[in-house]
Formats: sequence, structure tokens, C-alpha cells
Amino acid sequence: EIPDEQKTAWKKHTASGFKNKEDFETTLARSLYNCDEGAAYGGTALAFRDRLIIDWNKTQQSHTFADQKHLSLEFLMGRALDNAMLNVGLKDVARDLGFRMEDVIGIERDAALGNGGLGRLAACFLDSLASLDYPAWGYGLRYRYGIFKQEIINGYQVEVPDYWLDFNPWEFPRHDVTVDIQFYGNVRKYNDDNGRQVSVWENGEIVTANAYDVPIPGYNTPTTNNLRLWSSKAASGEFDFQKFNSGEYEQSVHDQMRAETISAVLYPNDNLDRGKELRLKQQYFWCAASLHDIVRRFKKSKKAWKEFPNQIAIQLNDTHPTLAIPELQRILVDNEGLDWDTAWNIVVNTFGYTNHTVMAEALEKWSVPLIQHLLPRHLEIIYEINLHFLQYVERTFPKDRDMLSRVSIVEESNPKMIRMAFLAIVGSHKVNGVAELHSDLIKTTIFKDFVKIYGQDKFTNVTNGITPRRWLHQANPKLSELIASKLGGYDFLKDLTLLHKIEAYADDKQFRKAFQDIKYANKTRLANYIKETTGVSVNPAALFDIQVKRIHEYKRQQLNIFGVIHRYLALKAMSPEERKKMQPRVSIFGGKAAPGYWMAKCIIHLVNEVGRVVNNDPEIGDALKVIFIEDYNVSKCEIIAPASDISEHISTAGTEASGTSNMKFVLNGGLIIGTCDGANIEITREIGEENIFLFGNLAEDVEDIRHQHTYEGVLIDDGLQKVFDAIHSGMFGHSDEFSALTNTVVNHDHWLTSADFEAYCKTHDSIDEAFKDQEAWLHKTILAVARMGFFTADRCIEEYAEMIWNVEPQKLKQNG
Ligand code: 26M
Repeated sequence: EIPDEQKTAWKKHTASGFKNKEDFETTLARSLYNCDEGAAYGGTALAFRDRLIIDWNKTQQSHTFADQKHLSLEFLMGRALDNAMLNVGLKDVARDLGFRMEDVIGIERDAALGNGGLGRLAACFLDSLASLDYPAWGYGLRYRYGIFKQEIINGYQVEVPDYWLDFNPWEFPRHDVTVDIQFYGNVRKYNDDNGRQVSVWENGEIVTANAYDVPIPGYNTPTTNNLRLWSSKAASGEFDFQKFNSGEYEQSVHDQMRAETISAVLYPNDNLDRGKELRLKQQYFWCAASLHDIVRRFKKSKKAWKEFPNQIAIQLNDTHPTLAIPELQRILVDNEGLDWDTAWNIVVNTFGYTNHTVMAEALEKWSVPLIQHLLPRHLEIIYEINLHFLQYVERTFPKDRDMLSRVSIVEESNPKMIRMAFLAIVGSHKVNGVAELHSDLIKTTIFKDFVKIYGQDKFTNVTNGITPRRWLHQANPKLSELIASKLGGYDFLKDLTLLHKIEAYADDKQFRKAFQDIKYANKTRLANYIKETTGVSVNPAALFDIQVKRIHEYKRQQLNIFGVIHRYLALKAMSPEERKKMQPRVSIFGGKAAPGYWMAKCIIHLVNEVGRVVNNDPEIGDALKVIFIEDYNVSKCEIIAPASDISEHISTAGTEASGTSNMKFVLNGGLIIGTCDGANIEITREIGEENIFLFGNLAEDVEDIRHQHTYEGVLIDDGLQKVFDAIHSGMFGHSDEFSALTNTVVNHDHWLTSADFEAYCKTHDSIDEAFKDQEAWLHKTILAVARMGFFTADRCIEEYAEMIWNVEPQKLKQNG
């Protein structure tokens, strides 16, 4: 599949990394005397890329037509070089150049084609699929601009475009793989010779999808899977050519730009749906290109259509790819001539749908007029799907008239809306949530009626996980090495449950010391990074308290910063002697706010202003520092996650579907302060409740408390009132800047900031106490690490494979 001219170019530096100076010089077209870190990165990346290609080709040739397809609008991959080196097993090669490997790796820009948890989960799953030898492809969009780069200017977030493609050695354009995608147009009906009605969607605008492939290497296996990203281009039809020649240059160029706009930029919203037409275009463009690709490959196998679901499993990462359901139905009925029921049976057995949120504002709906305009045939098909579905519901529940309007895929509002989650449920054979509590919640709240209709078995849980290759071995090589020294090798990177064997060392003096030294070194690394980037000196011996994730009211960074202010006021009220006795702390925040999310931006501003005041208060010194790390992303997380003593996962109970950074922090030897939400609950069950700091109201009580707020007003906690008074006094700059933040608590407190405040502060006090006893603390952290085996993404993939995809691994024959 690789074009010939590329093959010859690559031959020059294949097989062994660059063994000699000439290889390197030809690869980069520059002399070694002129080699800086950027050049060293370029050369190393190209050399390792070549190693991957060989296995990649072998893998793709050996795979039969059976495999799984993962449709995700987001893949938050981070850097590739370190991972490529780990998987090829030759991390040392590049040292010859005389650079520190860390610096060379550090040159690479993140592939940041995602917002947060959902996109990173897709990336971890690709790593596990390849590492476990599952034949699987990812399908996504090749955004020219990934998630924006965040700068903090005068304490405010400023968004800078992320143009990441100027040197990307990890992608391969497949000039021969293109798909023409139609938008708009009309539907023509006619009866064929057998009197069967046929629908033709025609006269639309055509945009071409170009494939770019990214190799996904597995760890300790030659299996190298494929991530295919689609890029939009104007269709090079004669029409445009004519326009150009007849002097309509401007129109011709304008059409081109319009087409390229589709894959131009990632929507920077996390857990928020805004129903923009361009977003719907992105979704259809990518679904249609991917399905065309999948169907084309299946047809090469010459198998009967009924075999389709046995050969192919398509997993929908949230509702973003739900248009793939009517699109496959359209292909089967309109293009391939299957009857409706046969086609529908194939569709349902092919798709699985993963839900990542219960929050109303994140549940996708598209207006009927918009779909009508953009995808007229799909709207007809969606209506037909709904008709069949509602007829079934009516037959099954003849007495429940309300049921029909509650579960209808079409919401009878003005304008009418298509409920994408309902379409995804109806069009899939399995629906899963991403942690036990979350999977229970969807069954009892937003999808309750569907459980009645389809039964319990259609709904299942697959608790999220993370790849231990990136999140333990790469991010924390020293800890990985220490564990390997006790376990007699690195097998745990592929079977994370083996970690349980280090429980035996929780009381071992030497092991504890080594473990503690590693944590201290990781904290020092982060302290150096903070010094370089913010100019603030933090003491690595202080307790590092970290909350890094997208900024969102439901994640409650406001609770954290109010708690920090509370602590600051308490410190100010103490005598110098008393203050000296307090456990020194560094409160670290990081995360991006969606550009249109005003409240989230206020939170960022408050954190920065509190930092400015606290960090410059000579009375406070090391007792408290407040840091905001700019532009939090995957590669920064690799420095941050190993450096925590405590990390914060404090969402209002019932709102965070799972969380995955909670897993990263514990796996790296930090403890959690958290609510009974998402995967925190299962983490507690695995590591023991004595090794986690839980607080706050439970999910089952949240509704009642909100109700109470509405009817009786919000009760503001005394401690929180003092914090608000300090903010209103202008202590952190003009208080108008923060009034939105305090008012929402006073008016509704939808996120229970006040209701949970006291418990939150008390829990932090008990953390201070616990941290004083370093031996006991080490005992807890070592046990916690030892018990994290369950949270590997490898376990997730095995569960999906067995419960949803019904597939087995396919090992490559070595030297085959
Ligand atoms: C929707 C419409 C328009 C534009 C953007 C969106 C959108 C983008 C991302 C909606 C939701 C998005 O992500 C949701 C998400 O990241 N959910 C998280 O998924 C993780 C993996 O399962 C969980 O661990 C987190 O708890 C959950 O919040």
C-alpha cells in the first residue's frame, strides 16, 4: 500500500535506527555539525518510524478482513517518539548523538486531536488493542488545528491556534485512498422493475475525503495497527475546473476553502453540545468516509452481507459518530438493494455505543430542519427507524401512551430535534457506561425506559482504564524500574495485576526508601518545571496537591480554590509559631476552559489571582504556594502525574462518568481526595477505603439537596462565607471579576459547593495529619499502587472483546 517513491526514500534509513552519520545526514539533508535538538528529534523520529513501518506492513497484510473499527471524533495521542522507542525496544540508539534523550523527546509537539478524557481514552484503547494483538483500526478526523494552546496573560486564559502539522513524521498520506462525500441535494424516488421503491440521493455538493494513516505500535509485539484520519479537500471535479477556467477564480478558491474548513479545527467543547452546522458536517464527513472504507474492504472479501456483523464490529465513542447508523442502513438499502429488515439486522449487530456522560447539556440533539437541509435522505431513514421502533414499543407497552413520546428519537419540540443518544441505543446491540456507578445511573435515569423496552442485557458496564506503558513506564521510568527489580522483569506492563506482588514490600524499609526517593525526584522535576515556566520556587518537600483536568463547574475547581483561600485565611490568622507547625503545601491547578465558557474562565482567573497574592505574601513563605500550570496537555500530564502526593477528583457526585486521571495519579504513587463518583468508587474498593480520602454528599442525595435549594434557598457554609467576604473585600483584585462565581453558589449552588465545603476542608485537614506520618503514608501509597492492576486499559479491551465485539486476538507469526 505504500507508494514506490516513498519506499526508496525510506530504504536509505531502515532497519536499525541510524547506525551511521551518513544515514542521519541524508535523512535530514543537513550536516551533523549543524545538528541541534530539533534536528536530532527529526532524525530519530524518522529512523524509528521506519522500524514501525516494517511491522505495520506485516500486520496489515496478515490481517484478514475481520476486525474492529473504533469511530472517535477525538484521539488525544500526545507524543509518539518515546512510545515508538519503547515498543521497538531500542531506546538507547539515539543517545549516540550526544543529546539528552529527554531533551530530544521534548521537542515533539503533542498530537492533541481531543479535548480531554474521551479523547485520551480512545488513545489508551488503541495502545491496548495493538499490545494485545487485536486487529483493530481507529477512524478519526485529521484536524489541521487540534485543541488550542492555552496562554495565561495577566491571569486570563488566551487561546492560541495549535498548528501542529508542519513537521509530522508519524502520518502517511494515502493518495490512493479517497472517498467522495455528498452534502445537501435532494432525494428522488422511483419504482424499479420489480415495483420496489428506490431512493436516490442526488444533486448534492461533493467534498473529497483523503486518508492519512498513523501507525499504532503494540508493546512487546510486532502487531502494529492503523489509525486512519480523514482530511477534507474540494472535489477536483470538472465543474470547479470549468469555473476556474472561465475566470471565476474567486468562487473556485472559495469552494476549496469551504471544503477544507470541514477538517480544519477541533471543536474545543468538553461535555457541551452547541448544535453548530459545521460540527454536523464534520460528523457526517467522517462517518461516511469511514463506513465507505469499511464496506469497500468487506466487499473485497466476497462474503455474504449477513456475515458483515461477524466480520466487523464498530464501536461508537459517544454519540458523535451516530450518523454512521443511518449511513450504513442507507448503503445497504439504497446502494446494495437489501430489504429494510435484513439491513437493519446487520446494522444493529454491527454497532456498539459507549456513553460517556449523563449531563443534559452534553447530550447531542440535532434540529430536524438542519438535518433535512444537509442530509435529506438520512432524515428519511431516521424517521423510518423511529417508526419501526415506536411500533415495536406500542406493541410491547400498549397501555403506556406517554412512553412513546418519552422514547421517541424525534423530540416534538419547536423545532423538532433528533435525540442522538436514543438513535445510538436503538441502532446498537450493546450500550455501555464507563464505570459502575455511571452504568447504573444511565439505566435508572436518562435511559430508564430503554431498559424496560430492551431488557437489562442490552446495557452493560466497562469500567475505564489507562495504558500502563505510557502512564507508568514512560511517565515514571524509575518507579517502573523499581517494580521490575522486585518482580523480576517487566511482565507487569502487560499484566498489570502482577503489581499485587509488591504488597509484600509495603513494610520493607529499603523498598519504602527507594519509593520515597523516586517520589521526591519526580516532585523535584515538577518543581523545576514550575520554576522555569512561572518563576515561582516551590519546595519539593511540601505536600503537592494537584488538580489537572478540563475546567468545568461539575469538576468543581471552584471548590478547590475556595478551599485554598480558606487555608490562606487560616494561615494569616495564625502566629508565626503556629504557622511553622502547619504542613507546607503546594496547590497546583491546570486545565483548559472552553473558549465560550465564561464561568470556567472566571475560575482560571481566580486561581491565578490567588496565586499572585499568596505566592508574594512574605508571611506565608513555603506554607502555601498556588500554581496554575499553563497549557495542560498529555505530555505535561506525564510530568505531573508522577509528582503528586494528593490529587483532586471532587466532582459533584453523579456527574463524572468515570475519570481516568484518578487512575494515573494512584498508579504513580499518589493518594486521592475525592467524592463518591465515577471510578473513584471502584478505586476505593480495590485499594481499600483506608487508602483514599473520600468526602461529600452521595449521588442519591444530590437531587433532594438541589430541590431544597430551590424551595428554601441555599445555606452558605460559615467557612465559605469568610472566603466570599475575602473575595468581596478585593483581596484578589476587583471583586466584580468573581461575582459570577460567588453568585451562582448563593443563588442555586447547583454543584453543591457550599453543601460539600465543610467536609472538603476537614478532609484536607486530615490529609495534613496523615502526611506527617511519612512511614504510614508510604505504606498507603505502596499498597495503593500494588492494587491498581484492575485499571489497565488492557482489561477494558478484553471486556469489550468478549462482551461486545465477540473477537479474539490474532498474533502475527514471527518472521512469517
Ligand atoms: C459535543 C458536542 C459538540 C462539541 C463537543 C462535544 C463533546 C466533546 C467531548 C462532548 C463531550 C466530550 O467529551 C466528554 C468526555 O470527555 N467525557 C469523559 O469521558 C471520559 C472517558 O470515558 C470519562 O472518564 C469522564 O468522566 C467523562 O467526563
